[in-house]
Amino acid sequence: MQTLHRTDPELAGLLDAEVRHQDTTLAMIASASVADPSVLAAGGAALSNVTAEGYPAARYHPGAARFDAVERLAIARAKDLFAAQYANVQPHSCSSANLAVLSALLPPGGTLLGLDLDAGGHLTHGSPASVTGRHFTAVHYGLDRTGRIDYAQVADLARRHRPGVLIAGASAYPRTVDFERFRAIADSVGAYLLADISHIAGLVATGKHPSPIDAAHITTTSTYKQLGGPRGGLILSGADHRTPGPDGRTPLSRLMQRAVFPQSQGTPSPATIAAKARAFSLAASPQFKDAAQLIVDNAAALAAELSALGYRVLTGGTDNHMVLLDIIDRGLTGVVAERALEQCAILANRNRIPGDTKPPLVTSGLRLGTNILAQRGMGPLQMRECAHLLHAVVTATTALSDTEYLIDPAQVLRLRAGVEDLCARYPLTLGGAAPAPAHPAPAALIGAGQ
Ligand code: DSN
Repeated sequence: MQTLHRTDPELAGLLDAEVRHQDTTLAMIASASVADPSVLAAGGAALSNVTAEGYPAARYHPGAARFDAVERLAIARAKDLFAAQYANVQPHSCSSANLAVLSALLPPGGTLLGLDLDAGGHLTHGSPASVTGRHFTAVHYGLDRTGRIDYAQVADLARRHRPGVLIAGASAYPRTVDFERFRAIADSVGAYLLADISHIAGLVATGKHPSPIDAAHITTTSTYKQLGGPRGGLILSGADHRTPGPDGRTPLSRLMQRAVFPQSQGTPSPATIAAKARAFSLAASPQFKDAAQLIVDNAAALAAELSALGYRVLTGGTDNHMVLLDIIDRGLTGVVAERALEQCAILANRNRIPGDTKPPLVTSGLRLGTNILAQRGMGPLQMRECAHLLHAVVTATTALSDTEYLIDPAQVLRLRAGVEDLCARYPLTLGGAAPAPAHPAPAALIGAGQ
């Protein structure tokens, strides 16, 4: 960082500004966590200069002995952390991991069954906007009247469509996923079960959510959402790692190796793999387990306080880190709420909710997560403060249309000061920390319409 400051002050200044921003902002992005400075350091190591396709001791380039040791360490730590028999640490993201897994288990045009995007699923679970929905035949299940996964519908669709792969996983689902039930359905039609635990990987690793490692044939996750790791993905397998793939012969673990390299990726990212190794070690610590408990306790407290303030919390609460709000119920679209909150230094993102009539860039919902609040050391008491700050922003905001709104600048200043005060009491441990100046004053009258 010192070299960067000396040689490229413009870029260094932008990076410093981000550090200050993160330290003074109440981030409730459900798909984010903060990486320890040691994870960032590993991710910026000179190991990044190594080009070496292939796997440890089977590279297509010389000079990779140190990288081999790092990758073996990352694999061993990933297996330990999740009690898995097989790990592939090379995927550049969980989207890449999912694409690799689906390509290995399905022929072109083969059928997958996953949670609908509007019900909280993920793009890579067969959305028409994703290559997974274009190259495969995607069928989607949804939620029941309580907002929980409709397992009877999953079983019915599986019987009717005979998918090759059943996907259990979500990006906006606040309740426990019953992986055993998914496996029973997959077995009943001879499908492979893929569990995507990107959002709940930290809870799974610490036993705060049931593990899919032995229930699913294959488990995928991103390494940054709840694991405090670098941007990247991970493929795991447990009891089924030797189960034959669709050809009836090749073990799933060997299929996965090929599916990542050479079938869907080239050179791995060595320093990112080093950062994954560091993050897996930290995620195995007692401190991480305590933080995972706090994440769950905080989400329950946040949901309860917002319910008490009159918000419609989807499913009536939460079992994990996530709280989903019907924000149109309070007269704001998701995008207006998101923008007004951001002006007041609170980050939470718009999200479509079941039966949503607004398009994806507008939405009727708001998704909150407690990963970073817990990493700051905030507990259930502080969740009351967070809920009241959010409520104050919503109350101060008047919608003019689906995307435009008014908010009194004096209120913005007051609310930002409240957020900064809370953040200052619970500072983040960030790499490259710089002193935090006050936020600049907002523009006179704020209307958003970007
Ligand atoms: N999948 C997106 C989300 O849930 O926010 C980004 O990782």
